[in-house]
Amino acid sequence: MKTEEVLADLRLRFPNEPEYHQAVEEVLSSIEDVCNERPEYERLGLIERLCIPDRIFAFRVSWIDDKGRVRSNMGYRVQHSNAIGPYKGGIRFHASVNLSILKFLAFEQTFKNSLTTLAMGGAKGGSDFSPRGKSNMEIMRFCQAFVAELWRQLGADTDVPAGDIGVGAREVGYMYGYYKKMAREFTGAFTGKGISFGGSLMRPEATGYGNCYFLLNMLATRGIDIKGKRVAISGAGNVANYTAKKLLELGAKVVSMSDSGGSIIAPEGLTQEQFEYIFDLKTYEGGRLSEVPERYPELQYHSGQRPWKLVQCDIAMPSATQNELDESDAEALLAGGCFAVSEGANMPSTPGAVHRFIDARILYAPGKAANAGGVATSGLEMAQNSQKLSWTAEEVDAKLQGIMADIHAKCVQYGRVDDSFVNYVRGANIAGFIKVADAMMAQGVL
Ligand code: NDP
Ligand code: 2IT
Repeated sequence: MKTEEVLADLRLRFPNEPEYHQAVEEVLSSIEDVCNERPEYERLGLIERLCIPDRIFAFRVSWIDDKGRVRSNMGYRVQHSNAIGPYKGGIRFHASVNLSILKFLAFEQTFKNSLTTLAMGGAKGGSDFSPRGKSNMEIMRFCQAFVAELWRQLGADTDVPAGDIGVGAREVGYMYGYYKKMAREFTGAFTGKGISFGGSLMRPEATGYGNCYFLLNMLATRGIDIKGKRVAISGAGNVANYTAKKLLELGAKVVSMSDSGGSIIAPEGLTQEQFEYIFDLKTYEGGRLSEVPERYPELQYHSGQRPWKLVQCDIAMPSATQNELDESDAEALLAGGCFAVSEGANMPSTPGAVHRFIDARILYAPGKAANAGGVATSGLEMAQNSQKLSWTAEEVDAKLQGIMADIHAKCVQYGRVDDSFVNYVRGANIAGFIKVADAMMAQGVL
């Protein structure tokens, strides 16, 4: 089948999975030319095999809440591809989780992991369990019930989960603890672990910092200095917070952050003190951004709104969730003079928004390139675990910077359109694809 036939076939066979179709369509439209040059791909059904996950586990997770009631959620793990390394990718706990979302994330992860230059396949898992408002003990019991179902499918050389939305160090700790008890071995079967039991320094920071490093590489191609630039961020979780932290360190102005309730706008940029307050509120206290103006009345809170139309910015770094920046947001950003978008979240821009950015020839980095620093540092955690040693924060940070520069260089190599424009979407998709496709060709029909 040709690429457009594969897509049509997937839509028919897997209806009602819009996010999965969206992610596949974006990649297939970039690699069409490469596929046309290699007719053997079609003969061997390579594209179809690359788009459909190797396997999917779906299971019920029953657990007991603090009132003694039995609650049931769905749990999933999508093992997309292990062509170039063990399955690898995060776990998401959020009420919106369904198979379409996890299939899109596992598909994206396969190309992202390929781009990191490390040996990792692609996977994603999660549950429609929402950690919000749950006690520590409820979260622990849920994590244990989730891993009780999944642990046989995991392992340091088999499938290595990590965090994502709703899953941070606490949840990884509970899941890894239970995995270790069931498997009776202490290996790097999860990443994002605590430092005292095999976690890597810099893993919490890595996605946000990595996105900033990617942005710096992009800006350098046009000779632009980050100092004083106005950056709109969405989200106020792991990725958004460490993006903001690094940006402040680099002398940029963070003019917005958001959570699922609304956006905080700082027309002159957040001060270090205001940022630290937000960081602690969202990271340790389970707080809402709606509480921020009580402490800092000069910051505006806009309930139920995303930041993109609320404040002028030079650079946008969407870092909350998929499809959170649509075509009208893109138009507003461009009209305000935004010249760079670097995605911390996975697929935060809708296809219409992506077209706008590319048509306007701004610096636009898709998540699979810009946010790859998180999983790359997970790969570094796996390397440290298997050597049974740990590197300093400086060593990990230097490797992260090197990896982001390499990913940027690959995007430029495969995505250069002319002297003044690089299509980073095309570059990332082709570079990620070639390595996985070569491995699949060499390994026979599996
Ligand atoms: P967190 O759970 O730490 O934070 C998520 C943030 O986004 C929160 O502020 C949350 O708001 C907000 N958010 C989540 N879902 C929605 C929604 N449906 N609508 C509006 N706001 C929402 O997750 P991360 O920071 O880890 O992940 C953010 C994004 O980055 C995701 O797309 C993830 O896939 C991606 N990513 C994460 C990596 C990692 O290492 N953690 C690596 C690469 C990509 P609230 O506080 O109200 O819940
Ligand atoms: O989307 C992602 O890359 C992640 N959530 C991180 C995955 C990982 O295995 O570190």
